[in-house]
Amino acid sequence: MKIVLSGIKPTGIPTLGNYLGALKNFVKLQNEMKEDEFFIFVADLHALTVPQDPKELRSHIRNLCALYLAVGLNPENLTLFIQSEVKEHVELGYLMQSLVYMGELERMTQYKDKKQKQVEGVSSALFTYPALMAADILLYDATYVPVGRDQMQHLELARTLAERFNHRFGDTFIVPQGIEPKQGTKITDLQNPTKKMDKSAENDKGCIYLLEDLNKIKKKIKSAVTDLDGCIRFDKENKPGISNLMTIYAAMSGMEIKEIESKYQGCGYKEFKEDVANIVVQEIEGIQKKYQEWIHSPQLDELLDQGREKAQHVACKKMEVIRQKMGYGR
Ligand code: ATP
Ligand code: LTN
Repeated sequence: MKIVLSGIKPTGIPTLGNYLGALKNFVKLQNEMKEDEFFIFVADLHALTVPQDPKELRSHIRNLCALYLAVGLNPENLTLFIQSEVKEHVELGYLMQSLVYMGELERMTQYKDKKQKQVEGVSSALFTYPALMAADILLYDATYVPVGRDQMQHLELARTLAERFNHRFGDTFIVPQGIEPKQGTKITDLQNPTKKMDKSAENDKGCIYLLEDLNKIKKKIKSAVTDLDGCIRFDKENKPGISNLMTIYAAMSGMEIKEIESKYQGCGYKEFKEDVANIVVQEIEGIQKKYQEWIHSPQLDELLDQGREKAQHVACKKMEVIRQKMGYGR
């Protein structure tokens, strides 16, 4: 039995990018890897790396918990928890900061991007974020970590830190592997198709949120930026808009890009966009229905309580071993 672990930051309403890059893949893996154990959490401490409104943060945390279940994660084989409720993340996060080098953190592209957008000053937590992420993974001896492409660099660093620790203090951590979805590793903004679709983006016109009005979603897809070529062909470089819509269609339907190209040969963009809109809205509609059930269900808190107990138990045991190996404490 192996551990599969992942988390998402509650920095806004999850987008279609989060769904196709992460959530949908969690469900797929859970259906495929029946023998393995799934730890899925809300990375609320990670959200604090940039300023958050406290009230909004609370509600985003709960929304995300309900969404995890609404997309189809099976509560029977799931430890669902909130990161900040397991204090060991912070302790191991600090230890990981003592292992990671400044130069390694300075190379992280997410840090470099976010640093530029930050007007109120860049917090040191934004800089050390990958150390906390490594802790999240290593604490549970996770073997597989499903994430989108943008997180692969952080995952590589988690691998490096696991190896460094094992080398210095003796075998302690499993070196984790990232798992990307087959399609949808990077969904881009519908209005600016060379930029990643981000849930905390300032302009929401090019972003599809899983909990937004279905007609609005259709409209956004139909007004997605494309090109003048008029041909439905995958070419990220020269046709980023159409290629993004094709990726969305492929990730939603399970079809290969090549199959989509032949299916839509000779078709116009209008017809293709309509089909993309329908396939997206159909799936999101089902998610929204289940979301409404979960968000109002007392079972949500019961699952989160059970998840916290289970995660605390595993994390607590692991930390005892780590303290012993590093020699701090009594
Ligand atoms: P923020 O805007 O606050 O940085 P985000 O939308 O980038 O957030 P994260 O919480 O950082 O979302 O990511 C959660 C998961 O979703 C990660 O596994 C990440 O790789 C994946 N993901 C995020 N955006 C996309 C995207 N546009 N395409 C594919 N996967 C994505
Ligand atoms: N950094 C991740 C969220 C995250 C995560 C993790 C993902 C925090 N800790 C551990 C996988 C494993 C992101 O998606 N922004």
